[in-house]
Amino acid sequence: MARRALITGITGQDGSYLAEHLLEQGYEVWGLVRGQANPRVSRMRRLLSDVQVVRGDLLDQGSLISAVERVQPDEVYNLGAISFVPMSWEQAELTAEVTGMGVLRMLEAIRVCSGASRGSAASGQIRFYQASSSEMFGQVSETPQTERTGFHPRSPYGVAKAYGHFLTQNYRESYGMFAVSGILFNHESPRRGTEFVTRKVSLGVARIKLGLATELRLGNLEARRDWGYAGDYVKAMHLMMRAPRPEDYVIGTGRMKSVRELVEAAFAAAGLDWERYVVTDQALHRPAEVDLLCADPKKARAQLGWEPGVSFDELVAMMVESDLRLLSDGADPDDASWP
Ligand code: NAP
Ligand code: F7E
Repeated sequence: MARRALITGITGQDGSYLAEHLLEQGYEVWGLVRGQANPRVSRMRRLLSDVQVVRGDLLDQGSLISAVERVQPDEVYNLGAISFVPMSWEQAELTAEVTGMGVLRMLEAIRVCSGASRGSAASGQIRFYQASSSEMFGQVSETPQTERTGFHPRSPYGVAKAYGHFLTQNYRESYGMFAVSGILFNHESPRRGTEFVTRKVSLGVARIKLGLATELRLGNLEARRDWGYAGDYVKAMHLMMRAPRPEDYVIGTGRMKSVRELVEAAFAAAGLDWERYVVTDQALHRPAEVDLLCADPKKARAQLGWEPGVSFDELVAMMVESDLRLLSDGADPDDASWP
């Protein structure tokens, strides 16, 4: 019988790639979707016609219990979150509720539906993946960051993710659940939300190249990140869920680039000189910045055999080409079908 997966956050970047990957692996895939007539659900269904949907919201405990009862999943991937860091200062309480407490509600739904009690093996029947984040490292205490590096989150988003991360470990220890956290570093793609810096830059370059804009406004160009390709990272999520033991893993490339280097590469990919177009804007700086993040993915390589396949330059070129195509076709990048 096909294994059955339930994915929260299926309308997001990672949800789409994970669903594709699991369908390729022969899974029956269900997506938890929220809201009435959510246009992102229609977009997701255009791309992923084989996915079945169940209604639910990470803010609503009863809806999660009903979703787990209905789907009877073998694996639950909790990708749903408020994921844009600046929004987490504007709506800190909502971020805590969705990105933090949402993890508790999903774990409780699994616990209740599998009839687990403390120390009972029954809760091991449904496997749980939590989308943890390198933002938990925040102001880093060492570089590169490993599974053992301490946390010093710098935003309400990072704090909420740290809560979800510790809770996942706690349910593993308290109830014997197969519950894992992937500590994923920044991963991007042509399906990335348009507010994140890589996509903002690739879209900005495409607009300038096609004569639709004359400048690109950005915040801190000196921040450094370890950027990889989302299509590679969802494979790591699945490998963690199929591992013999539930453990947490750092997933990244081990290479850091600055926002300035990202901008240079993206403009160069379109044959443009970035210095003629990029304007920095103090209003886009954050109340507390994460200056640098760089993964040490040795454990994932050794235990899961996971390696990133797409390089930084290939990723940037892929995103710029995709946005040039999208805008040339006259599509609205926030509304368009995923490439
Ligand atoms: P994304 O594109 O922003 O997608 C977020 C998803 O969360 C959307 O499907 C959204 O659904 C859903 N969601 C928001 N509020 C919800 C609620 N109340 N109940 C249920 N679902 C809700 O994020 P992503 O880049 O794919 O990232 C996936 C996960 O990995 C997130 O948890 C993120 O924090 C984490 N993460 C991402 C990265 C990265 O670099 N991409 C790195 C580390 C960790 P709607 O369509 O209904 O809004
Ligand atoms: O910012 C700087 C900004 O918003 C990256 C999420 O997926 O990855 C993501 O979080 C850097 C920051 O991603 C602009 O200050 C400069 O230093 O693309 P971002 P993020 O905050 O790193 C982690 C791992 C997650 O878990 C999150 O969910 O770029 N930057 N100028 C800018 N950033 C944005 N967005 N816009 C600018 O204009």
